[in-house]
Amino acid sequence: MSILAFDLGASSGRAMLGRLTDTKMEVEELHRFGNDPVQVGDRLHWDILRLYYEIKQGLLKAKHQGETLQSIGIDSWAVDFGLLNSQGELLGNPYHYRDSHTKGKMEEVFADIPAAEIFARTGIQFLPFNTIYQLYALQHAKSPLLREADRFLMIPDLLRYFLTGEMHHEFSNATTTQLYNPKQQDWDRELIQKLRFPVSWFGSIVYPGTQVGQIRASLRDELAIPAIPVMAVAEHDTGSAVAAVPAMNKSFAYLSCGTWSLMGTELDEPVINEHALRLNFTNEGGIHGSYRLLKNIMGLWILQESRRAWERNGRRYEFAELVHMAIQAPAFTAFIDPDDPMFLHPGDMPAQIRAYCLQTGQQAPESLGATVRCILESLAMKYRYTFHLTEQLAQKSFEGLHMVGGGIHNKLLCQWTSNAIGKPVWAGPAEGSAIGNLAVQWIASGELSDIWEARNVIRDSFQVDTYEPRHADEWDQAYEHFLQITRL
Ligand code: LFR
Repeated sequence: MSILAFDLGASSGRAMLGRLTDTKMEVEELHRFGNDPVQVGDRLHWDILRLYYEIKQGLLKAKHQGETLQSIGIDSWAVDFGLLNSQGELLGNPYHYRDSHTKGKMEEVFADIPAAEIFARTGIQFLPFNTIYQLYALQHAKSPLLREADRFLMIPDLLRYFLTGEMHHEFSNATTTQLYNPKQQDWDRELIQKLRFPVSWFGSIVYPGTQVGQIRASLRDELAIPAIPVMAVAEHDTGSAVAAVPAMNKSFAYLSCGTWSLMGTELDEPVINEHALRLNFTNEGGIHGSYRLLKNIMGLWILQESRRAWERNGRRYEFAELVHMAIQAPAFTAFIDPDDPMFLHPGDMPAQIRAYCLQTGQQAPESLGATVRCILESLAMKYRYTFHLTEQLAQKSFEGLHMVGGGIHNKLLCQWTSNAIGKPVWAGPAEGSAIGNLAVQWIASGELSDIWEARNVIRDSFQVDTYEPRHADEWDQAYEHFLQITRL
C-alpha cells in the first residue's frame, strides 16, 4: 500500500507517492506540474481548475503504476481561498495573495479594530495579504462575489471539496486567516461579525489526521478508480514542512526555506503577548495541537523574481550559475532588508534592490553576481536577526538550526546561514512539505505512532547535511553594518 501527497508550491505542484517499510520512508515524485498564477488585467489569480486537472492526472498515474492508495492529502500555501454559491459552485478564480488588491487594506481595518485587538484574538502576524484583509478588500470593492457567496473554503479545502463533495475547514490553514481564535479553539465569530463578514461561511474545523471523505462517485467513474480515503493533513504547507523537521527533542529552531523563509520554533501553546505583537511574530496552528511561533522572511522569492527579470531581458540562468557568480562577487558590499514591502509584489527585483541601496546611501549592485550576493547575504543576516528574536520570545537557546525545503539545494545559503548565526545548520529534507503531508497520513493510519517516531524515521530516511560556522569575526562585523543599514 502507498499513500499520495499533493504539495502545491510556488515553483510547482507535485504528486508524491510515499511508501513505508519497517524503518524507512520512500518518496517518489509521480507527477510534477506548473502552478503559476495567471494575470488577467490587473488581477493575479490561481489557475484552480487546471490544478484540479493535474491532481486527477496524479491519481491516474498512480493507477497506471498499479498502486493501491491507502489515502491522499493536499497541502498548499496559506491565506488564499475560494468562494462558493449556495449550489456549491465556485465563484470566480481565487485571487493570489501577491495580487495588489490588498494594498493599504490592513491599515484601513486597523481604523475600525486596533491591531492589538486582532493580535490578542488570533495570535497571527500582520501580513497585508492575510485572508482577513483579502476579504475586507473584496467587501470594500463591493465585489459581486460577496453577494452570491454562501461558503468560503481555503484552497486545499476547496480542492478536497472537488474531490469528495464534502466541505470542511482544516485547522492549520484556518489559523492563517487571522480569523481563528486559539483560546476559543474556533473561528473568532465576534471578530468576523465586527468585520461584517457572514458568520455562516465559517463551518466546523477538522484537524490534521482526520479522514474528511473519499473520492466522490462521479470522479471514481470518470477515472475508473476505487473509493480512496481523503485525509486532512497540515494543509498549510509550512505546517507540513515543520512536521518533517528531523528534530531530536522538543526544543528546536527551524527555517522552512523556499519561496518564503519561515523561521521559528514549535510550541504547545501560542505566545500571545505585547512582545510577540511588537516583533510581529505569528502563532500558526500545527499538527497535534502544536503552534508554530515564527516569522515570515521574504526568502528566495527575491532571487526567483530577479531571475525572471533577467529572463525577460533575454537570458535564463540556472540557479547554480547565479550562485557561482555570487561567489565571485566581493563580500558585504550592499545589504537590503528582504522584508521591505517593496519586495513583496511581482516586479523588476534587481531595479528594486538598486533603489533600496541608493535610498539607504549604499553603492547599488550592478552586476548579476553582486545582486545575487546582496540577496543571499541579506537573507542570511535576516535569519540571524530572526533566530535571536525567536530565542528571546520562546525564552530558549537553540543549539543550531534545522533547514528544510527546496532552498537547501542552495548550499551557499546554508553555509552563510551557519556563518551568520554562528551555529551549526542541519539541512534536510528538501521535500519537507510533501514528507510532512505523508507523515501525518501514516500517523493517522497508526503505522507511525506519533510525530516523534515520524521525525526519527525521517532522519533515518533522507539526506541531512551539517554545515559548521566559518569566518565568525567577518560575519559579526558585517552584521553590525546590516543592522545600521536596515535600521532593525
Ligand atoms: C509558504 C507560505 C507561508 C505563508 C505564505 C503565503 O509557502 O504558506 O507560510 O505565509 O506562503 O500563504
